[in-house]
Amino acid sequence: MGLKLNDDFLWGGAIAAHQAEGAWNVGGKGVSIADILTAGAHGKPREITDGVIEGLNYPNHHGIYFYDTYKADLALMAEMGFKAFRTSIAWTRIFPNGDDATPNEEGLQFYDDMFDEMNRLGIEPVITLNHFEMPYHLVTEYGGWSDRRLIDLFVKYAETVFTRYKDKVTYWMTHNEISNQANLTDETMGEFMIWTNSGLKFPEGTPAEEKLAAMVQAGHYELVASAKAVQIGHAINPDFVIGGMLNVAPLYPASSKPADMLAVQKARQARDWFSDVHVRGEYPAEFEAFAKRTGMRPDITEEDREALRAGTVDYLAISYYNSFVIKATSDDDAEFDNLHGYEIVPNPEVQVSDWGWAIDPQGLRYTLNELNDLYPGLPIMIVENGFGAYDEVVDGKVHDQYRIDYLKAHVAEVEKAVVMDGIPVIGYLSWGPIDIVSAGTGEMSKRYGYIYVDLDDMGEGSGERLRKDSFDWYKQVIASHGVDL
Ligand code: P53
Repeated sequence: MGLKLNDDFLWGGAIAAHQAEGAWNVGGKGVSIADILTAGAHGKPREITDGVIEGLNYPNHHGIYFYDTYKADLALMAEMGFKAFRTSIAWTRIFPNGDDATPNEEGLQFYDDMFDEMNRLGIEPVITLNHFEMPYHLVTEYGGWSDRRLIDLFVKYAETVFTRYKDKVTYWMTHNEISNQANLTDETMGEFMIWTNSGLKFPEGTPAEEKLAAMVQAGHYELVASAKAVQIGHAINPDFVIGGMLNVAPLYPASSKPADMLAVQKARQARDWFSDVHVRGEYPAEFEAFAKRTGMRPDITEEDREALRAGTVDYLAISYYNSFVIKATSDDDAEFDNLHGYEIVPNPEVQVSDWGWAIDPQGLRYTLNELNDLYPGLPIMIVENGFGAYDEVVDGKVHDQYRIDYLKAHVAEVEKAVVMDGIPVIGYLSWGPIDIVSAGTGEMSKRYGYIYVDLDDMGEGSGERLRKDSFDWYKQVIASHGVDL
């Protein structure tokens, strides 16, 4: 038995345009930074190619053909009782190059139709402006978010879609998982994260300090762009609810050694400045001190600071998948900063998915409490959570009890956070309610869906949709307001 949530709780699911739509060069769409990512696998990073190279496998080119199938797919979401559905607008459908003088009408019309369809079905659209899919042209011509001009180009895009959809969409978020790039030195995922957040790719052998400085600068421009978009959005429609979006993961100390605990705190601070700026409109003291001490003082103007203060977010959108354990690698805490002094180690207390992601439902309740401690009373929407797993179809059925187990345990913790801890969580959108292309690996076989899609890692298959066992489970959870887990 779960704890009952209010009628207005936003139950639903979330995807991103580049992982689902396909039609990468249809309807006037330009090439995005996702369109030049090849397929990888667990432990094998996706390759970032110089443009589209013939003969390579680019899974985002086809996605799950959602561009053509969204009506039938949304009907299945409605069948589960979805109250909300999150997707992104593909920036390159609106401004194919990012710096075009006028928007692409065919792209605007596509989302008009999609949002109409959601509203017709009684499903609240929750829309991400920038989900790892900026125009590739902005990378080749501007150097991605290392260029201050990206602020105005993003704001123009935001203003265009805010204006166009002001009567169709209420819930927005700016940059997906903006703080992922803080992990830019991670061996397998670091390159992916700074690419997808900022469109930055470093030549081999670039010193970590140099990468970090570039990330800090790009992150600042993204935060200013977000803050300006928030202000403009509110001017266009005061009812807009506009959020910042972060991946959150609890960090646990490897032991009760004080150095481990301090290392946890430093590792947190290396990421938390993004949410502090989103929510409070100011850089935290330790970021300022870090930038000064390391000489990484980025280009931050007084006008930027003013924009940050004036453009704080209405809510936090979060993704939650896993937790990590931090171990100090030095006893000299003077060495603890974004690049030094600690490492991530396995957690012997939890199990992991086939992709090595720690399964930690209690960590979700912990994280929600931690966020509410940091930003008391700020509404939180869980806009991603889920279990990437291999599925097997037997006689047209997928018995995905492992996925139900994962989701059930996580939803139960969300309900405790709301009912027992009083945290203002306003929605739970599970990731990939229909199977889509994995962002991290490009695989189709890393599946999150309640709905199975018959496509493999090479993009082969009928594309047929099947309801998995988890489909009925989620339907019953929503219908019972979370009681019938
Ligand atoms: P996949 C890690 C790695 C890549 C993307 O991930 C990530 C994360 C989690 O922080 O972020 C989100 O598909 C992202 C989605 C993505 C989802 O996690 O690699 O916002 O686009 O699909 C799940 O299993």
